[in-house]
Order: sequence, then C-alpha cells, then structure tokens
Amino acid sequence: MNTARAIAHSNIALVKYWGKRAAVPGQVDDLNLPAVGSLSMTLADLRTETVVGPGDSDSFSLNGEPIADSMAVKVFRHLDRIWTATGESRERPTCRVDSVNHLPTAAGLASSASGFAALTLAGAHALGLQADTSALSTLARRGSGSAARSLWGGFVRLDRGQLANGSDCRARPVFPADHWQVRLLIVHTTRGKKAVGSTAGMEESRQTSPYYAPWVDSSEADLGAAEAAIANRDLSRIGTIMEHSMFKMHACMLATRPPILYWNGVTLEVIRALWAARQGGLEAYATSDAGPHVKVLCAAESAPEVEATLRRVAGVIDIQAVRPGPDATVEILS
Ligand code: 2P0
Repeated sequence: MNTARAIAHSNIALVKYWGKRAAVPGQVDDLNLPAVGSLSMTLADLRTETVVGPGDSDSFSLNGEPIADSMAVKVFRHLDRIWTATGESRERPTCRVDSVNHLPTAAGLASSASGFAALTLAGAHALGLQADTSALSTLARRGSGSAARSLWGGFVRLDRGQLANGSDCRARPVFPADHWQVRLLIVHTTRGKKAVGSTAGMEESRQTSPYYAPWVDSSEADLGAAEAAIANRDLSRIGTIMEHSMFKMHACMLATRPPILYWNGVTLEVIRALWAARQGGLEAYATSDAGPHVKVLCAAESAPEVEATLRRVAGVIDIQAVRPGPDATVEILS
C-alpha cells in the first residue's frame, strides 16, 4: 500500500441539504442518499489535510491528538468502503490516518465535508482504488453528504437522484472558482461544538417535523434557480434564493420535536444588521448551517464594508472573508 496525502476544502451550501432518502423507506442505510439536492461554494483557506498510509494497527489522529471515539470508528468504516470498492478479497491493510483541520471542528463549519473528502481521496490513493473524481465523490458522500461536494472547487451541485440504488445521486462542478469574484464572510458567533449532530438532527426532522415534506418538495426548484443565478452572476437573485433555502431548512429544524435550534442571539443580531445594511444599499445575503455562525455572501469589492458593519454587532467573535476555493488535490508520498 502507498502513503498518500490529500487536501480538500470545506464548502458552504447556498441551497441546503437537510434530510436523507432511504433505499428502503424508513431505513437509513450505508448509501447515505440525500432527500434533497444541494448547491455549494467551495471555500479557499478552510481545508483538511489528511495522510493515509500503512500502520501496525488502525490509528487516527486529528490535529496531532490520537482519537479513539466514534469519529475514529467512522474513519475506519470509511476506509472499509474504499477497500471494498477496490474489489480486493483480502482483509483491508491496517492504516495510519493523520488529519489536520485548518478550520474549527464540528461547529457548523463543514469539517465533515472537507474531512471525508480528504479521507476519500487519500484513502483511495493509499489503498490503490482506481476511480474518477465523480466515483470518489459518491464514496465521499457515504461518509458525509456534504463531503460529496468538496471534491471540486468553485460552485458544486449535488443532485438527489431518484433511483433506489442511488446511482443517479451525483455531485458535479457547475462553475469554476474564478467564475465570480464573490466572498463568503464567515461570521463566528461562538466558540465550541454544536449541540446536535447533523446526522441525528436530520433523522429527527424526517420523523417529527410537519414541515419536512414541504421542505423536501420545494427545494428542487431552488436548485435550478440558484444555478441560473450563479450563471448570470446575479447576486440579488442568488441571495434571495439562499436566504429562502436557509430559512426553510431552519423552519423545518425548529418544527422538529423536540425542536432543533442551532442559532444563538448573536446569530439573529447579525442577520438583522445585515438586513439593515441591505436596506441602506449594501448588498449582502446570509446563510447558516447546523451551528450558530452566519455566512454572508457579497461581491468581493463590498466585502471590507460588510465585514466592518458586522464587526460592530455585539458578540461577534471573528469574521473571515473567504474566496471560492480550489479542487481537492492528492499526492503519493511513498
Ligand atoms: C449543507 N448541512 O447542505 C447542510 C446544511 C448542514 C446544514 O450538509 O449526515 O455533515 O454526514 O450526511 O453532510 C451537514 O450535514 O451530514 C450538512 P451527513 P453532513 O451543508
């Protein structure tokens, strides 16, 4: 087996993914098929770097710390999927996996997206899986839905597909990183980890939220409209669609029993400040994920003014202005 190092960048969905569809209704399975399609922007700077190579036993470290909890179990299960895809009948060789997150882990900043994309790419090259990027993206999705989008830079669409076996659920790049000079401002409103993991939260929403079906039914139209808006570099159009997608997703979460509330007070103050600035002519639009941070899309030239405006909101801890990021990359080290 080889030692391979991959770098994958995180992504933020402009049209959101929340919910899974099952091959057998009611049963969440290993295919991890999304109930809705999604469309994301890959982020420069925020990335995971993962090295996979031979080890005396399976081991996983994150940011230099040995990890032996459920996260490690997910990592090794994912290596098993990659190994199965090679068609080898032998047992998978034991692996050493070392990951470094250049972003906060599990705080609604899509660490599982860059993490599983990097693991898939490094693992495939280490274990000798011959597969194109589309097939690797499909494998990455089985580790984490949002990871399917992190194989490519720029703007990426993941279609839900219709087939029970999931073969038509595929991600593809729709526009490259240099298509549009936009920035996503990541407005940090807290430190620390989120309370409810996305996987569990989605399943609770599917089972109990009366808004789940309308959320699923209405999201396909947002996807096509969002792709057209990005094609035309139409900020007010994509902004309107992304805020609508985000609020529908959070409405579905809030109507879950018990409610799933990822926001804090500062989240709302940031959104209100953004809307007030917009009324004053500063064009910028909000989204937020399974965490309390706000991500704000604006033109590159307005980013300094938007950032200065939002830094004045009490409770904002930090703001990072991020460009559209590159494709994931991999190299064989030995
Ligand atoms: C997204 N999120 O589209 C949405 C918006 C969170 C809110 O993708 O269960 O970690 O591993 O497939 O990919 C987070 O969900 O979930 C996510 P799993 P994942 O970015």
